Amino acid sequence: MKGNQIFELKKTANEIRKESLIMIYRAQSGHPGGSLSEADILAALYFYKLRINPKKPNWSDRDRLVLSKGHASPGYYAALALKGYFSKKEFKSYRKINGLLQGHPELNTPGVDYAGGSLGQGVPVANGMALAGKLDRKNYRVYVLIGDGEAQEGVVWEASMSAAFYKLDNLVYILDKNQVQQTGKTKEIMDIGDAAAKWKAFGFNVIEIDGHNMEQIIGALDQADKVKGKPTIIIANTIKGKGVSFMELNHKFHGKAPNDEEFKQAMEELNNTKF
Ligand SMILES: Cc1ncc(C[n+]2csc(CCOP(=O)(O)OP(=O)(O)O)c2C)c(N)n1
Repeated sequence: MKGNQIFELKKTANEIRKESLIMIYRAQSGHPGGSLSEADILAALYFYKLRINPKKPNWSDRDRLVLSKGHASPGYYAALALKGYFSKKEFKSYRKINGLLQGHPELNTPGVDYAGGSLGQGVPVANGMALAGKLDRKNYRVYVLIGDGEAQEGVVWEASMSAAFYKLDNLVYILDKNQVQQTGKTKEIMDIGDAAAKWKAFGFNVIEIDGHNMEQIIGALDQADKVKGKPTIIIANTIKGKGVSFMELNHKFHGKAPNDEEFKQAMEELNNTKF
């Protein structure tokens, strides 16, 4: 991949961050921390990897993305709008009753493959999509974005066991390991320990990367394509609130909107991001 393509992806990730904060600030509600940490991964998926067609959101051969950490919907909606699934004008409907963009994703929003929000549940759903793809002899691939707090849910491990058992090599888990959950540091609340060793023991191909390094994200997604006979997990080491100094690793911005002053400072920082 050429340097200017990487540069464009980084710029897109920054747009995702800015649009997420604008959405949350306007609604005075939503989840900034996890939207900012996932932005680089979403930019790489939507603008490099996924085989999708925004004009045909329900194309049966499309690659699927399951946002299992459904609360981080602002980042997701920003990526979908930038990709052309719906107009950026829809951002005004975020968290409005009957709006197109609900607080947690709904299936009536173009581009959304999974109605998420109950942590853990998206992982077995992604398994099912991947298994269905195998049974139907389709070539599509399935990606699922999981939070590190979310990985404390038992269903994540049950799903991991079955993904390996069914040899779902068309399935990629991506762990947004941003170190912080709703009320504090994941390590202190319930440490998931050596995530790489755990998923390896479950039978996964494990790739560990810096989840804010675009070259590494692209490299991991490409490497996963080549693996046969087992699912892949990309453990993406990220920073909750990435890009906004006072939100970084600060659990207080897990699910809180910035006030006027905070919003102004956040936008200033993102507008001055160096790539
Ligand atoms: C089953 C379930 N329990 C609790 C919640 C409330 N909740 C929403 S987000 C969150 C913390 C998630 O942390 P993490 O997975 O690390 O998300 P991120 O840091 O990426 O935002 C919690 C407890 C939920 N949505 N679902």
